[in-house]
Amino acid sequence: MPPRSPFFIVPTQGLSRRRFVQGLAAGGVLAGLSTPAFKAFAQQGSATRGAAPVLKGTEFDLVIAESPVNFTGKPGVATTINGSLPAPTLRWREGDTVTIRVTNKLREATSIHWHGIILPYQMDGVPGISFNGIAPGETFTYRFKVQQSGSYWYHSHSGFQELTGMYGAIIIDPAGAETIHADRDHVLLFSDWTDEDPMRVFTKLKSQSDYYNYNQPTVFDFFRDASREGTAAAIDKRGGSGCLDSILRF
Ligand SMILES: [Cu+2]
Repeated sequence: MPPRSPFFIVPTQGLSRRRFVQGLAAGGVLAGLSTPAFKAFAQQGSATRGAAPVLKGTEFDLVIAESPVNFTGKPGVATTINGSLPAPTLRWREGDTVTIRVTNKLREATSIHWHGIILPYQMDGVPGISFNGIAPGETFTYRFKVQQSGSYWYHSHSGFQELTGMYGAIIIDPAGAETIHADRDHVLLFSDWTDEDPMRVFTKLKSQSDYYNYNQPTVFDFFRDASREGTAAAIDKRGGSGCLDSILRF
């Protein structure tokens, strides 16, 4: 348990802040570069270390597997799609029918939830609604018409696979002309990585929801806020949001 005094900065689980930032800068891992999965997506998109590959079109093959990663100096195992963390960015076009074949190379069931996407419930990807998930060794084919445009994301809806890396962006171009003109657009996907066992993370958050709230004010912040806004407001500010909460979606 981290200390509960109002004045402290929680150490990042034995990780110096610098090390933590280094880990993030190294993020965007392409693991298992010689696997058939890598070859499959190398043909379809541009695979660059440090950025998720972009897959475009109407037919997609996604292979879910475990890949070794090392973000922090400590080797770990991530759940990756086509050997990539984050998962490949999928680029669709409004009005197209997309076919996505998802192959499970894990030792447990998996699933993909297409977050915020309007589709028939059979394609929603949440186990227990229309299917029991994709069993190890199985391929499930998702097929649906894209009825919207914008920026979305997709992620595993099984176990702790999302927390260990199984998430990616979806960008849907509008059916007509692009309404916003830009020279380039960039996809920013924010996430974080923990070397901790996701089950332990979940258990800790269940017992104390602000366990990972590193963003506590320091004693200097507190006195600065107290002199500007009053002591009550400064104390109130301590209730920030924990970064891991944002990727723990159930
Ligand atoms: Cu979702």
